[in-house]
Order: sequence, then C-alpha cells, then structure tokens
Amino acid sequence: MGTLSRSLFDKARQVIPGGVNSPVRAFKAVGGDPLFFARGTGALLIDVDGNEYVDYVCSWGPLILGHAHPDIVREVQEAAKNGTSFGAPNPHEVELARLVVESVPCIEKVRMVNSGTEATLSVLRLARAFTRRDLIVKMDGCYHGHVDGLLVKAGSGMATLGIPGTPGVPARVAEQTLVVPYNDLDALASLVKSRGRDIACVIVEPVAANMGVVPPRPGYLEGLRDITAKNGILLIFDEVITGFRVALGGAQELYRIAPDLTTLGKILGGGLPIGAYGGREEIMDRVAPEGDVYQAGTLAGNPLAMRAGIAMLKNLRAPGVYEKLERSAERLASGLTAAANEAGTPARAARVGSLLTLFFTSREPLDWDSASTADTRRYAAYFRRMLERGVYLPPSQFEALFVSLAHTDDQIDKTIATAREALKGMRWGPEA
Ligand code: KE4
Repeated sequence: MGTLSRSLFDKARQVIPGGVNSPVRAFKAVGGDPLFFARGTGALLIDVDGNEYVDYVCSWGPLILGHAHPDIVREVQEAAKNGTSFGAPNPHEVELARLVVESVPCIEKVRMVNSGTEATLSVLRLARAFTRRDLIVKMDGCYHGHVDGLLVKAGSGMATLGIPGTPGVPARVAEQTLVVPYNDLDALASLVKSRGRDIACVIVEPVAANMGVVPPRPGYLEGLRDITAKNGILLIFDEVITGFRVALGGAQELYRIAPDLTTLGKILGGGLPIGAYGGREEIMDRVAPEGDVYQAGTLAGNPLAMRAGIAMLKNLRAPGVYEKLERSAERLASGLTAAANEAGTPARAARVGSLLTLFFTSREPLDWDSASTADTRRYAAYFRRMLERGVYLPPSQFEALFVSLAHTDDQIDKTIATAREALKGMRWGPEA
C-alpha cells in the first residue's frame, strides 16, 4: 500500500467511521487497509500513489461502460453548467423514465430516487399499502440495501463482516420479515401456506449477487411468480445489480419472468447517485401525489444523474453490447477456473452475463448455506496477491466481480495470467 493512501486512511479514520463511507470498502474481510483512488479511466483505476489496477469492482456495478466514459462525462459537464439541481421537474427526467419503461418489461411507470436502498425502502411501503398486508419475505443471503426490515440475514457487507442482524432494528420490525433460503421453492410454499394471507411481497435478487453470484436454479423464478400470483402476494425483483447488467431489460428480460415491481439503481445513474422503482401502473399510481403512498426526495430526478443515465442507456441499446460482455466475462471466468484448477485449489466460477464470482469451495453455491462454505481466508490471500500484481477484485468473497465493455481481451488475459501466478504461489493447507 502506498504512503499517501495510508496517510489518507489514518486521517479518514479520525473523521469517518472506519475511515470509509461504506463498510464493504474497508478491506476488513481481506486484510490490509483500503486504497484511496485518484481517478479511473476505462477498465483502469489509479490510486493516489500512482499505482494502476485493472478494476473489476466498477464501483460495485454502475460502470458497465468503464470509468470516465466520454459520453457520461460530457453529459454531466454540460448539465452542471446549467445548474446542478432545480427541485422542480426537468425534461431529462421524462426522457430517462421513458427509456426505463421501454427497456424494463414489467415497468409501466417509474419513480426516481437517489439510491438502491431508497428504491427498496419505497417499494416495500408501496407493496404493503397496495396489498394491505404487513409481512415481507426475503431470501437468506440476499441484500437489498440498509433498510431496517431488510437487514435480516442479509448478504453483501453484512455477510462479509459476519453481522447476522444489526442493532437499532426493533424486534417488532425484524419480526415482520420472514426469511427463506434462496433457490428453495418448497420452503417458500410452506411459509405461504401458513402465513400467506399476511404476506405483502416477496423481494428477491433474481440473480443473487450479494453472497457471491448465485444463479437462480432452472424453474426457480417461475416458481416464485406462480406461488406469489396464486396468493395475492406481490413479486418484487430487486434489479439494482442485474438491471441493465445481465440484459438491457435485466433478469426479467433474460429469464422472461414479469415481477409486479422492480427496483433499479447503479448502472441507471452511470456512476451518479440514483435509484428507481417501477412496475404496473395500477400499483405505481398509488404513489403520491397520484395516490396516497408517500415517498419523496430533494434530489430525486436531478439533471446530472438523469443526463448520465440517458447517455448510459443509449450506449447500452447499441447492437452487440451484451454479446461482447458475455464473451469477455466467459473468457475471464473460464480462465480463472483453469488457473485455480492448475493450482490444485478447490474453486469454481459462478457467472450470469458479466457478473461472476470465483468461489473457493468445491460445493456448488446454490444458496447462502452452500455459498458460505467458501474459504474466505483463501479468498483474502488470493485478493491480496492479485492486488499486489495490479488487479483490483471485490474485497470480499461474497460480492460479485463486474466486467465492463472497457475491459479488453489483453487486460482479461493478463488478469488470468496474474491469477495463475498468484494461485500457484499459495499454500493450500489449513493455514492458507
Ligand atoms: P445502494 O443503496 O447501495 O445504492 O443500493 C443498495 C442495494 C440494493 N439492492 C441490491 C441487490 C444491491 O446489491 C445493493 C447494494 N449493493 C452493494 C454491493 N453489493 C453496494 C456496495 C456498498 O454497499 O458499498
């Protein structure tokens, strides 16, 4: 770690809890101190000490075009010259909403907010109001932002830090969240049999990406749709990660399943703060001021994020985009798997589109129980050895690796060669 990064971290910890503005950035699960970055360009990140890395975090998903894409930068610069926020409608909100409605199959109307958490927070309130029921169902290991009722057996930073639940969430709130294993339709069916009358919604990551990437089993999403539809329960796809990532229309396009509501974020803002929720018009028209379900936000629909999002979606609508992402990610996943096998370590890559995870386990990750068998100490050692060699991976076994359109074959091949070297040199005994 460079000297400037280290001194910045020392200063940061004096004024910011843990020295970071989001826990998973803190390197707690992989050891060492977080790097501070000066800039990104294409698939590269450059830290404050001038060290260059091939970046596979991509700001946790938003940067599917790579860092500092010229169209995004231009739109943000132009927008800023006209003022950064009006607190009043602007034409770009309408254009981006139109693009979302055209792109995401289940969305007939959409409301912009400023983060994925705000989107899931809002959609739960809407689902409860629409169904007049209070209980919500989530899957063990899925993460949907730091909403009180969703920080129950959550993935992402909570899985990374080993936090089963979080203080500050009253028991009576947590009790209204029911949890079943991901990829387990029988568990959901039996829960619905006993408590279905009181369940407002099931919220799910259609491709789980916060316990590492865990794809839905064949028939799983269809089963969720069937069980919820038959019991008056709203099905919510949390596509904050998968939206515009695994297909332009997200997982609901890829798997051809129409949820009732969808949450979005990340890519939609091109790297600026954003979230959104949308779905069938009859449900969305319950949102104030059209309806009586209140949700609001000072900077919602701000012109900078809107114009960045428009530039983003226009780029993603170009022909061949998702085929290129598929080729790049498959190249990387198969190369990393081969490198792990050559090194004699039990590891397997799980991938959907340009989302992937190299799990250090011989078990197939199907849910949190199986994903959590991954050897986090081995992952930490792998992470550090890759970082030393100029490859920036997600600092947690339970996060997704993101491939962008900016990653070249040469950068991917170098990453694979680096992994071969890093894994070869690692002892695989219990003291890894
Ligand atoms: P934000 O509030 O962080 O914008 O979005 C919350 C959220 C909602 N739904 C899903 C499926 C998500 O993955 C997220 C946030 N993802 C994490 C990384 N897995 C964000 C990184 C972080 O917390 O720093």
